[in-house]
Amino acid sequence: MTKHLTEDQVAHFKQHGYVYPMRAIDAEQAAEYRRIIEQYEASSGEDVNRTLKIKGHLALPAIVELGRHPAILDAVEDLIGPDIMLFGASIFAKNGRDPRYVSWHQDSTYFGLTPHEEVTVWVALTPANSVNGVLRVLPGSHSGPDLKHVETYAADNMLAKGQTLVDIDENLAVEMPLQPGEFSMHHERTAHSSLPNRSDDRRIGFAFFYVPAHVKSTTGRRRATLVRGVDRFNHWDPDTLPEYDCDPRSMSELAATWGKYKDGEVKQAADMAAPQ
Ligand SMILES: O=C(O)CCC(=O)C(=O)O
Repeated sequence: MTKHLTEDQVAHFKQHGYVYPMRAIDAEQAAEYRRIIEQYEASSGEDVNRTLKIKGHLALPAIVELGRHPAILDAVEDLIGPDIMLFGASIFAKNGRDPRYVSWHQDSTYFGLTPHEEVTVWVALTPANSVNGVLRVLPGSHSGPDLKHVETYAADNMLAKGQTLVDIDENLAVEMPLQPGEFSMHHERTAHSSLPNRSDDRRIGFAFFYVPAHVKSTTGRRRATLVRGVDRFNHWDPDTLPEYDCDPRSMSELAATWGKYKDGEVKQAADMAAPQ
């Protein structure tokens, strides 16, 4: 018996590595989350794409709450079971007429997790469609291995290292259009990307990264938050969750984790395995 997904959606995810659309919140609530993020941007003066990354939920209690939303956790439980850790979250906010894009990549190559059972939930806070740079996936790519990425550091690439899979057949790409408040899910090995925003308004999504509690970090002990069930494994230290917006204790954890990631300490799995 599933909790949020249909049996067909579970089967679709297992076969193709993605599923959409599911609903978490209504359009008004999505607009309220957008307002909270835009207020944070205005008060911090920062591009959220440069700050609310990897552990972006640690900046704002409202984002932790979204990552704990029962409809989302029910769908995650349908895929990975009842004991669920949230180990990260990243915003992807494209402005109107924004040339920035996300190149084809697999999250698994950089997440440093074993076994490969992570599921990403991408929550739309605005519409996401063909015009404004919707998230696209390559069906079935999750059943292959971690692939070597070329790190381009391209200026308009929204990924920290501009990491890119080469020789992708664009004709095989499937778009996952969403209305505000809906979400999609993809497996950490599913190759995904998005194009620039050709519309006048912003396209904003928050991606939440979930693992079953038995999944371990391959890069030493790290932090995560048990969001449902029981942690019988103790593979993760607890995140420092924000008690209020921009709580300095959680902000420093966010900054340290994102810093390690973007400044090159986090390597792709292929490089870590290679002789030094
Ligand atoms: O939102 C996008 O355009 C890309 C999202 C992404 O790369 C992710 O959710 O892992």
